[in-house]
Amino acid sequence: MNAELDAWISEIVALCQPQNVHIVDGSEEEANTLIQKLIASKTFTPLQRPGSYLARSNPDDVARVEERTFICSERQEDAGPTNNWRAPKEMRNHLIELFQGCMQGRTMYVVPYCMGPLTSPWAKVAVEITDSPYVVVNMRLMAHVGKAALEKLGASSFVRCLHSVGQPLRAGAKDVSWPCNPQQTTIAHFPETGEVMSFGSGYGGNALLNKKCFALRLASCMARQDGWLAEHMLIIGVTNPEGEKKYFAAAFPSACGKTNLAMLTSKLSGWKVECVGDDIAWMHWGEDGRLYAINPEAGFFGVAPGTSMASNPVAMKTIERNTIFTNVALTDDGNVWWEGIGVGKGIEEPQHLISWKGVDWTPASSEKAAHPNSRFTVSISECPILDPSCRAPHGVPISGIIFGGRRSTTIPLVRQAKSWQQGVFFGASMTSETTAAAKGEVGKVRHDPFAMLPFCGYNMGDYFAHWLAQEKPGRHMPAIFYVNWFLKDSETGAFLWPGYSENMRVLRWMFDRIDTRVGAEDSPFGYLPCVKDIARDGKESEATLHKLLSIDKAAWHKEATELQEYFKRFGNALPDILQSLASPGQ
Ligand code: TSX
Ligand code: MN
Repeated sequence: MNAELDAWISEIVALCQPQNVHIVDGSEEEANTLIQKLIASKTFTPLQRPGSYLARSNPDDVARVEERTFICSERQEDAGPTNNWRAPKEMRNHLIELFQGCMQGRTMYVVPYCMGPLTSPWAKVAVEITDSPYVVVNMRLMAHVGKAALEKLGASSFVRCLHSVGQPLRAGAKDVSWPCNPQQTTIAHFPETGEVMSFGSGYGGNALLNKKCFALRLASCMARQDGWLAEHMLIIGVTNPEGEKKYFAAAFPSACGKTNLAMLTSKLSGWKVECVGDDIAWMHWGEDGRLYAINPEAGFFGVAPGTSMASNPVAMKTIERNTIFTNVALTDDGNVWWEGIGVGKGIEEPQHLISWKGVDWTPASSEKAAHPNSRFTVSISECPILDPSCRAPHGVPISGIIFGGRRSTTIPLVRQAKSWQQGVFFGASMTSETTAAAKGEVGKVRHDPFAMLPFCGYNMGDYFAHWLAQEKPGRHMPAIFYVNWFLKDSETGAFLWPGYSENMRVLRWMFDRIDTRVGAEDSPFGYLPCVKDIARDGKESEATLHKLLSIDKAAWHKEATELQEYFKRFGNALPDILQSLASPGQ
């Protein structure tokens, strides 16, 4: 096998003292055994959907915990002003104490996994050690796990991901269906040594260390070193009626409908969208000077509430079978339910459910039936509009990069950057309004540069510089756009843009802009569409389109002033050009 892996396994066995060790091979029999075990421990409830299960977490373990997430670089300035930092030695000592004996009475699973197509030169093998069988069955859907990953690894080094739910099972004690340790939850990244250590949570990005911890935080550090990009972006292929195809990568903060855009159903005849990925893109420059993207993930880990035949019929088809649901509600006939599931299908709200907390729920209940951060985990293979080049070893060539945010005022429906530098500025200036889906005040504007605020593994100012440095002679730079589907009428408060499948009209404009088949209005804020190029058979009035495509100079001035203030927090690490681009036309 791999001597480094053997040594690490021995080290972790001595530290965590598990009852058994199981090296995950990735076989079907193994998955079935794990599922039977999860049913026996009441972690899984089988559903009346083929190959699908419901898990309910501990109510104190329902989301990523940013305040307990740390970047442990040797120098604090390498973590930058947007990350929590601890000195690596100090954090390691703290974690070794926590991990001491933490797997007593449990099985320790060793999960070798590959991020990216097994045949890809850009794919990376890592290993997660975990005491959670729930994590193992989710990882099986989200990455290539087991034998194939080990074979690809060979004798090489690998990123070490150590995870424990942090609740040892004492002799004779009865286990709970969702062991965890919320009081002591800690997620630590060691970029210089290529390690993640996560203690106390079994949920999502806290526990599936391949996703946010490795494929974004650590990978962003590796990408900076080696001249590529690890980004929080969906990847789609767009085909026009002539059969020409272009790929786009797009970054949005949470609650902007990223998965919905990744699976868009076109309403424009002859136009088609296909899905490569909905969350993460690893992008490298090809020998032809173009930027190529792979999706390092093998599955979707999507938010369930709001997903419906109206908002995302492709997702609804994707999750018909072989899906793990976490923290959704259970219907009396053994099916799943969540807030918004029936929109567009006329499904009535049920009179009785079992809520995500496992208790009876009726329409009179004051709490939601599904948790707002409830999830589905499903293999990407189940997606009916999977792009044929989804697993292309060298990735797909990116023609356009889309940034976006949820803003009810100020930011127009779509703009194109006039240069790579202005495009990087678009990414750095990303903001979004908070929604009821996250805790805290609703409607507050938050900065989330490149949608990477919680996921950049190093100093965000250095990250901006890394993006600027991508522009080099001989490279064919993708066009960069900024979209806002969420403008509201200042008088009525109604959304001005229909969104969803109608966003295809905006994608068409971007597609045609890339080879300048359509014109634009030049402005200091970027290229803006002419009304006629977005309009469709009187769907919106000319006045509405005007509101969507114009810039209110006074509001923009306020926006720019606030942005200049925000940029100050990056200090010396902020590239000068970004500060000067924050004041256009001055
Ligand atoms: O996902 C969304 N998208 C992108 C779709 C590809 N949502 C949902 C956001 C929460 C996850 C949207 N919501 C979008 C959108 O484009 N737009 C809106 C706002 C909106 C909501 C309801 C309507 C219109 C716009 N309804 C009617 O016009 C009838
Ligand atoms: Mn994400």
